[in-house]
Amino acid sequence: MSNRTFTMIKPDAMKNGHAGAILDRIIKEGYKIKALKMLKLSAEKAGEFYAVHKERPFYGELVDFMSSGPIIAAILEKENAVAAFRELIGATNPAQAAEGTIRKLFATSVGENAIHGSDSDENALIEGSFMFSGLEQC
Ligand code: FUP
Repeated sequence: MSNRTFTMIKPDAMKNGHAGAILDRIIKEGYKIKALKMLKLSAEKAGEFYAVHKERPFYGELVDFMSSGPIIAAILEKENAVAAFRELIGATNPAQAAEGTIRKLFATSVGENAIHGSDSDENALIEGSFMFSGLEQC
C-alpha cells in the first residue's frame, strides 16, 4: 500500500470557481501536497492521459473537455491515499456520489465531474510522473 495519489481539479471546477474550496478541503482532510501546478493540457496530452478509455464512446468528449481550460494537478500524500481519496471525491457520476463528497458538492455531470483521483497505486505513480518531473516533487 502506497501513501501517494494523484489528482486533477478539472476545467469545470476551475471555471466555476471551486478550486480554492477543493484544495482547502483536501488539506483539511489531512493530505500533504507533494507537488502542485496549474496547466492547460493540449488535446494530444489529454488523449494520452486517458488513453485507457480510447475505445469508449465518451473518449472524444472527455479529451475535448479536459483540454478546454486550465486544470490544477497535484500529488498528495496520506496513509492509504488512493482508496481514501477515492472515497473523498465520491462516485464518477455526481448523481450517485455520497453526500459531502467533492463530486457531490462541486461536479455537474458524469462527464464534467470536477476532480480526478487515481484508481490504484500503480496508476498514481504513472499519472504523477506523467504530469510532474522529479524536480517538481517534494
Ligand atoms: P473515475 O475513476 O471515477 O474518474 O472514472 P473513470 O476512470 O471511469 O472515467 C474517467 C473519466 O471519464 C470520468 F471522470 C469522466 C469520463 N466518463 C464519462 O464521461 N462518461 C462515463 O460514462 C464514464 C466516464
